[in-house]
Amino acid sequence: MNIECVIGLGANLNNPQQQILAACQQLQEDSNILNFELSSLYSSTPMGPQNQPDYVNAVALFNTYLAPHTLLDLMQAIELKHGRVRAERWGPRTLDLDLLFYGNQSINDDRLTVPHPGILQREFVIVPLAELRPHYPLPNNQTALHYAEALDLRELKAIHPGLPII
Ligand code: ROI
Repeated sequence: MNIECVIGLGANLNNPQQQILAACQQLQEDSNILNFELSSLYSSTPMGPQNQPDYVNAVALFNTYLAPHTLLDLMQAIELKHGRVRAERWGPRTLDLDLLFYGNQSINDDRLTVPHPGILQREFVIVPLAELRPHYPLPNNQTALHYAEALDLRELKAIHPGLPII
């Protein structure tokens, strides 16, 4: 079964914009990833500890036949290629890839919680998702656009256009 997935991308070290675009390139090169779309890239102030650089965030949408944990393996392999070290919790990172939605499935185990439990608290996820899929249903049953319109977006700035479907 071909499943529509949503992932969040974030980076705030070592040319974060480049980290995110390179990760998208690597995802698209994988033959298991189909119909890849990327939102605009946004600059966002850090959630959590403030003594770190601003983040670049984006959301990507694609279809895949990969099972969720196999997709997670692929995402973690790409993170590692970008020098990601899982050091400080909520600390700076060269690349963070989060599986936000895997179709409409709920997954809860020691490796994965899907839908990602922090979606509604992260305007840097909601706004790029609303850009790609205004009517995407969030875990609170509101659409991404409706929920985005109620958020304080002062700290979020689009800095780079997204990529169309190839
Ligand atoms: N803050 C922002 N703005 N963007 C992120 O991607 C991000 N990722 C994190 C924490 C440290 C929670 N803060 C973030 O992991």
